[in-house]
Amino acid sequence: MASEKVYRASTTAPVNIAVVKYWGKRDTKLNLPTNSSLSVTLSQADLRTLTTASCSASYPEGDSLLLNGEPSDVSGARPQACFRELRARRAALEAADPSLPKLSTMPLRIVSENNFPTAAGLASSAAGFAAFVRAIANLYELPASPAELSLIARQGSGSACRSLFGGYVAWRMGSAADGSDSMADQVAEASHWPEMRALILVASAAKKGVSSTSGMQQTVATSGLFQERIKSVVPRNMEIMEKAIAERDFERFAEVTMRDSNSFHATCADTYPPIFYMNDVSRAAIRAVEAINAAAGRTVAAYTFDAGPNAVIYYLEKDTEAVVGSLYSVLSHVDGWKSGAVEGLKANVS
Ligand code: 2P0
Repeated sequence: MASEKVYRASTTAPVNIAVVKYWGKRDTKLNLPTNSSLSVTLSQADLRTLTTASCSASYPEGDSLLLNGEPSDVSGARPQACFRELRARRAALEAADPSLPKLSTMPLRIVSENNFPTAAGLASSAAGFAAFVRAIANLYELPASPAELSLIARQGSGSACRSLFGGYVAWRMGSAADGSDSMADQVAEASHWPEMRALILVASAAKKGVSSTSGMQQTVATSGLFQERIKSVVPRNMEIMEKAIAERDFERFAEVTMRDSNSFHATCADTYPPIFYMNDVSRAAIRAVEAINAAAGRTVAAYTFDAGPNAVIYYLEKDTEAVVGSLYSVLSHVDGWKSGAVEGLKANVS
């Protein structure tokens, strides 16, 4: 029976790790940031979300999401915003061409899985919402560009807008009140700088204490240092970072990456009450990177930390031995590492 037909589409989306961090919203409803940010997209062979979206008139009423095998709530404002935006675009296609099946009126079923352990505490919302949006866009056969999809994914989770592109990606904060110019663009393809590598050091599998969404709200409301960060620190870091990437200047790339991570965590410490995302293992990783760079006599490694204790270390392929080998031997003396709580995960950029 035609009404029982199931329409289906699948996609994958990668994880991205920011080198100039997003932290702060100027509009919580539309998920508009207080500053632009820039990230590196990691290889999907290493880290990715695989999502299948399907719809059918025969499905029970209501949209649903199965995340890593567990039913997940989609009644929140963010998934609802994504459903609404995507349905509206599909409905416009159906209105223009009445021969199209009325997918926009059918319940959606989304099934999503990560190929990396969720317990690893890695930010998965970026890959998650990017895959979520693109899977439905594919199902609806929307003629949407990655930039347009990034506008929608941004409403699911800010950092997700950067996972619609590969390589080196900027999220331009924009200035429009309706968010129509707050979207991602590709600064450079992965092939522009194919030697770039990332090593993820999982310092704790524990779930973070303060979510990004509430942490950034507290920072915006209480930190004086944050005002300085968004006014002058980030605009300068964006400019130097884009130039460093264009010129494949690793030393500059590394310095801005480390400085921006430090600046972000300083605003967290300046939040009242303060927010601490890094732990002793994180700080040991910073010291280890400093020692490796000092021993090499040049900057061969850069650390960065998100809203949790895990370190991501960027380095160039030719320095793998100096960076990865030394990091493991330094960190083997750290308690968290010895107890097996620290794990390394290598990734290419793609
Ligand atoms: C980033 N983070 O640029 C920064 C660095 C964490 C620290 O984007 O509220 O999960 O969903 O828009 O995207 C984490 O924030 O926050 C994040 P929402 P999101 O990657």
